[in-house]
Amino acid sequence: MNNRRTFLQRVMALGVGVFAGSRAFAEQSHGSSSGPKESKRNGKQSGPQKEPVPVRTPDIADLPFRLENGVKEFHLVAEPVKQELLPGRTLDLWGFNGSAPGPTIQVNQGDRVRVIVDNHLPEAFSMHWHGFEIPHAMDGGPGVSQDPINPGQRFIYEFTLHQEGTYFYHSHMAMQEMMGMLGAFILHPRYAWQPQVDKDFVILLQEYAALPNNNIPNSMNMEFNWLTFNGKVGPATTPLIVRLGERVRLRLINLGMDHHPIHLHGNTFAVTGTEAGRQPEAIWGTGNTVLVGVAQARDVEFVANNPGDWMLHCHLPHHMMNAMSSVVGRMTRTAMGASMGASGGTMPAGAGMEEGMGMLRQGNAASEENGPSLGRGMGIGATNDERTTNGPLNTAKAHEMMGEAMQGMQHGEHGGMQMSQEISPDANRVPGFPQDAYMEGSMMNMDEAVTKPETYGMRPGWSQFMQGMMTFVRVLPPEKYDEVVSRIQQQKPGDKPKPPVEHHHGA
Ligand SMILES: [Cu+2]
Repeated sequence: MNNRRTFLQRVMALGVGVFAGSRAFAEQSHGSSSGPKESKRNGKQSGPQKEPVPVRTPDIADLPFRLENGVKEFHLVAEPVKQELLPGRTLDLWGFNGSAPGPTIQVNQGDRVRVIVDNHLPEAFSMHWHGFEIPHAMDGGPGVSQDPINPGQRFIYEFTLHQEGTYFYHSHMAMQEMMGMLGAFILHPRYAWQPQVDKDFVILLQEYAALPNNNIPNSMNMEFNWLTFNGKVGPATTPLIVRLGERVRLRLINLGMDHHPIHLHGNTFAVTGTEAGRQPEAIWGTGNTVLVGVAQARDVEFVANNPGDWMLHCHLPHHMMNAMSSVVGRMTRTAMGASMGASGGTMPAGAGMEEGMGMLRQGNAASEENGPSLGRGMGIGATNDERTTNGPLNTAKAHEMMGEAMQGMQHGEHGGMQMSQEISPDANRVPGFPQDAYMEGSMMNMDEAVTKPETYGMRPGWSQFMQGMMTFVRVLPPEKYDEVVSRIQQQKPGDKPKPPVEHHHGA
């Protein structure tokens, strides 16, 4: 069932020209029998009265609807879900219809919409439609506009939507939001905004704090170590595929505890919309980084006239990492100092649980000895020479570990799992080392583990530096674009599919 769901999600969310839900969204209002077509325009042509293209939410499905006497009827089920962030890391979250974030809803301005909401959670919740100007009774404010929906119960929301823009739905119980209960709700204008875009993508930003070996995020913890785009972390995020010259819209939606400055390489965009819809062109600001605050949405648009696989990512350094946390221990830095004694280290850390909890047996936390590791996971359970799964203890050990790790990994045609980073022989003498050297997260080439049609033709080793809120906008020349799109349509994997790689877990 999981496979089928995954397949359907991929087809619906990613397949070019296969948009059951999206096609239907246009049918009623515009009487189109063929639905939106794959546009070949280059973005400069701007015929009036054109249908908007459907949005795509990479890695997330569209929610289909059925037409009931002119009302578009959707069905959302709030439920526990297993969300795979990247191969080997799946979290137990709460979401809708099998995923967190939940499926994307697309309707037209002016539509009458009914959403049947079932609660399959073990506790009450209430659904809020963020920014909708609808009757108070439909607002989903628990205790204010309605009683919460109790476990096993159903609430039917119905409203007419006169707005247009990038909206979202979410549980109005705060901690449930942090368990993943969010989804995009796109209100298409009757006619496409000008200039019309050829590609329109949705990216939802979420964050979780999950201890190693624990799949349940701690929603009380504000130190988030899993930062997601559409429920995936780099390098498992699916790249956005664009043909050179197309006009592109990205709709960024944030509901979490942090604000995210989302940065696009190689292109300059205009900020054309907020969580309240389209903005007047006179106030479009240009930029390459847009701050998406909590509970906000930002639409940005650009003409993709610069070919390349361009990174798109949150620019907060800690949001470009996986499994990064100071409270979970076993980090690269954890036992580094202590084990570096022989090689001239000056940062003895790596103490026991008591010290990690701030109960030092000697000295103080801000002392010269302990200071550098303060807030960096002071050795929960670490011992001087114990190997850890995500960090070397010294340079010699690091090389030894890498050697072992590489033995267990496959060497593909393009370099398999090898590292492309090196460290200098006297690295330990440099205060502050290591920072980005060696597997702060995984920092390993896992191209093959995350290969998919959308990654076809990427530079070998691309996955090494992709973590957290990172993906690509791939601006492809026509020939390459056609090849990738054809692979997406055929669901062909990327470079030479291989069996899953065995993960090395250290000793
Ligand atoms: Cu961020």
